[in-house]
Amino acid sequence: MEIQLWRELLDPYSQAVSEVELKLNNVIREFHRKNRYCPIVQVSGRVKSVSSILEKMQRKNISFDSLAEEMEDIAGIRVVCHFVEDIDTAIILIQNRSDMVIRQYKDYMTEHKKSGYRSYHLVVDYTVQTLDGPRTLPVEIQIRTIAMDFWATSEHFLQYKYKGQLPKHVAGQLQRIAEATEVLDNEMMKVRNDVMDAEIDSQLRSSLVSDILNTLENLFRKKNQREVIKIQEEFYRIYCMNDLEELQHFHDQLDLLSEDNRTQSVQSKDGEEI
Ligand code: 0O2
Repeated sequence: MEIQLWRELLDPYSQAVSEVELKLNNVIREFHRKNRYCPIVQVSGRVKSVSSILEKMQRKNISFDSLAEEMEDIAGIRVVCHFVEDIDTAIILIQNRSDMVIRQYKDYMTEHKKSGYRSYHLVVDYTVQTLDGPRTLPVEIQIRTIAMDFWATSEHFLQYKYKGQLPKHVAGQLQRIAEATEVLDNEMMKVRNDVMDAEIDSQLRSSLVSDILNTLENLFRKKNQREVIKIQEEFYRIYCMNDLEELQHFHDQLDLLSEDNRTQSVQSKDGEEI
């Protein structure tokens, strides 16, 4: 196939990857904005390389004409989660979307691949808008834990290094590491609730701090600056106490003060009571 034709073929896949990646990253942002525990740690995407497409076409006897129907992982998204249970939540999040229709579930967690590979794959139909009209394409979403991802990435490099012919001892090592990552994932599940609470606290703390600093900055412009410096010192004192309830209380008090200040400036501008 000519270079130009490859580009034409792969362009809509590349668009699908960018859009799905952006949308799933927005899901992460929304969780953070709402101070909720986010089941997804990281999202990344790639369009399958031409050499990998050619290799798979040869291995699975796929022709150019049937490429679009038969190769479902040209557009690929990787969703990495903290914990095994988060994978289920990530699947539900995708199931509930109207812009991604799941056409296939591949559970390599219950049934590992022979290599030791564990992951959950979804193939979704995703529609991109192109100059020639809408095109619905398959996008493979691989969902896995950090431990599973570490294993898969390392194994992928080793496959590359040994040109797909892993020496027996390396394959054996990888099997043992795969078993160890499963033990790690199971152990990690036992601390999931604590980690979830800590993540929510840490997000809340950082959003309170950023709100407080914004309010202080606004007050600094409008109010007696010496007074604001005093409030800022009080903020540092409370911040160092490392007590979320105190910080929340300070935040709410500061909000009231800022609201008062805003009302006063509106009053003095209009010269009348409101
Ligand atoms: P790349 O570089 O990601 O494009 P196949 O597994 O390809 O024979 P199938 O049924 O289409 O056939 O595969 P599936 O289930 O959709 O999975 C394909 C992708 O899953 C692979 O893409 C890998 O990304 C990942 N994968 C599957 N098995 C393994 C494995 O044993 N080790 C690792 N590291 N990854 C795996 P490609 O085509 O390999 O490569």
